[in-house]
Amino acid sequence: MSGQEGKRIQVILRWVQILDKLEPFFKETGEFVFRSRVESGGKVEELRMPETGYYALSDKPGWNRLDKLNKVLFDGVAGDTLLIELTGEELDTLGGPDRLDTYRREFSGDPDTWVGHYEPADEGSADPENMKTWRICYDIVRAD
Ligand SMILES: [Ca+2]
Ligand SMILES: [Ca+2]
Repeated sequence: MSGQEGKRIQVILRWVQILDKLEPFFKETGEFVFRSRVESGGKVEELRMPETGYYALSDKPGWNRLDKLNKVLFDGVAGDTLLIELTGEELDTLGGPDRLDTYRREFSGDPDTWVGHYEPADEGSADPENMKTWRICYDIVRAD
């Protein structure tokens, strides 16, 4: 960057909510692993949540949310674009994992315009954070 300090940002995952546990009706919970990949300014950060093992989650109200996750998915100097990808899978002992919808959102332009609270219920019926099998909420904040 020539004569211009980059803007440092953080992407913080607040919570996830499972809408479909991807298990047969008689199983109360699924075994979920979430992965994030965030890219900006030539830097890529990838996380597995949890770091080891899995989260046992149901799709019943009250048992289907991971609240107060507050995971920093990315911390770095913003480039021209910011790409956020989140995936989730439900592990099975037989056969491969079942996958949740892939979340992908790209931002471009001035990083200050990316700053905000991204949640499932603020952009109408096609809200990107409101997917068929799960919902997510995160913040993009300035960190400098
Ligand atoms: Ca399973
Ligand atoms: Ca939204």
